[in-house]
Amino acid sequence: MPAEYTVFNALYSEFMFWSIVVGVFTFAWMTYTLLVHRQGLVSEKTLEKLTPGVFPKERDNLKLELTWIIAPSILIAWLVWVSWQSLVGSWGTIPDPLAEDTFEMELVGYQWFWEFTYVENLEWDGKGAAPDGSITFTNTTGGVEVGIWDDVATTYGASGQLVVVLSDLADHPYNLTSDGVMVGDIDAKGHPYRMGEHSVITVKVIVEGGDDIILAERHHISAGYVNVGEAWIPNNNDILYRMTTKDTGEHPAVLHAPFLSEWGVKEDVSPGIWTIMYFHPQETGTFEMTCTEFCGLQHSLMIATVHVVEPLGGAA
Ligand SMILES: [Cu+2]
Repeated sequence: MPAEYTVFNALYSEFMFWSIVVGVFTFAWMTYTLLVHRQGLVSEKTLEKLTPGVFPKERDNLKLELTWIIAPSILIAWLVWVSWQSLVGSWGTIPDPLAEDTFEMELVGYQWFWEFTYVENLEWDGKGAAPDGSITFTNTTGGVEVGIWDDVATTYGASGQLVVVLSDLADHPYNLTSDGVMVGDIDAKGHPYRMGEHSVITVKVIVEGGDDIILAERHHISAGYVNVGEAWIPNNNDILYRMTTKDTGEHPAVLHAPFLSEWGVKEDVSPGIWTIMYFHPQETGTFEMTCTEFCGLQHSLMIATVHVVEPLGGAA
C-alpha cells in the first residue's frame, strides 16, 4: 500500500471502493438468481421453453440493455480518468537534476542484486542525546573535525571517558583534553576519509561500569560510494534514479524492474539502456525495494532496503 501522501494511495482507495460496490451488487444478484430459479421451485407449466440457437426476442428489454452498457462505461471512463491524472501527477514533471532539492543516484540491477552508486554527498544525524550544539561536526578538506564543548565535558567528563569512534573503518578513541574541547584529526589512520566512503562518526561516553551512552552520531556518504542492497536517501527531496542493468561476469545482464511500493513507482530496466525513475519521500523510515520483472532463479531474493533520512543542509 503506497504512502498516504502519494497520489497512488487515493487511486487505490478509489478502485477499492468501486470494486466493492460492483462486487456486492454482482454477487447479491447472482445469489438471488440462484436461489429463486433453482430446480423444483418453478413449475413445469411456467418454465420457459427455450430453443437452442434462438434468442428469446419477446423478452427484449431495451432499457435494461442500455443501463448495463452505459453504467459500466461511465464507471470505466471515470477510472481511466483518475488513473491517467495520477500518472500525469506522478510522471509528468521530471525533476531538474541540478535543482537543490533533487538527489541523484545510480541504480544498477544485476542477477541477483541491486547496486547503488552515489553521485552526490549525503550527511545526516543518527541518534544523539547531547545538548544542542554541544557537539559539532565541521567539514574540512582533511576530514571532519569533531568539537566537544564544555557542557558535555562537565556532564560526563568526571565520571567517564569520552570517545569518538569512526566506524566502518576502525575504532579510533580520543581522550578528552583538559580544556573540554577536542578537535581530532579523524583520518589519522590514513584512510581516504570522505572519499567514496560511507562513514559513521560516533561520539559516545563510556561511563564507569562499562556502559556506552551515545551522545551524537553523524553519517557521511560521499559521491562515489557504492553499496549493494542498501541505500540512504534524503527526505523531502526529489529522488532521481538513473538506472540500467549489467552483467556480473558470471551472470548475464537481463531485464529487472525496481518497485518501491511505498511510493508506488516501478520501472523496467534493460541492458544497455539508461532510464530514470523518480519519487518524493515525505517521511523518514525504512522501506523495501523489490524486483518485479522475473529475472531468473533468485528473482524473489532481489530485495534492497531503502532508508529515508533527514538530510543536513539539504542535498549537497
Ligand atoms: Cu530482477
